[in-house]
Amino acid sequence: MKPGTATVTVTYPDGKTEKLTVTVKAARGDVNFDGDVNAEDAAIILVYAAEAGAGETAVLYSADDADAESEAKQSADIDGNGVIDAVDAANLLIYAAILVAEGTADWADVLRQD
Ligand SMILES: [Ca+2]
Ligand SMILES: [Ca+2]
Repeated sequence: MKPGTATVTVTYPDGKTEKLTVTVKAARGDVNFDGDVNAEDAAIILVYAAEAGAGETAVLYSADDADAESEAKQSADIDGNGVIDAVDAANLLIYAAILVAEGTADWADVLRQD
């Protein structure tokens, strides 16, 4: 699911309505917002890091959607150090490998292995 904010109107049995604002944040590591954390996301991070490192304009998700790009950057900075680089991609691949092997994975465990 693509991150963002949506307004939902709930109608109760008595006819009263209530508007609720729902905000969906990007999951850590799901850089392309497809619901999975896998090698595709790591590849996006590596391309981004290479372009940024070369001084080019680097885009993770969309150059035209600033909110989505901001969410993508948050989800790509796996270790939360403010820099999106190959270390984030490596941690993401470790997480994805554990996820495939064990069916579940914990970012805290992955980041403790540094
Ligand atoms: Ca993904
Ligand atoms: Ca980082």
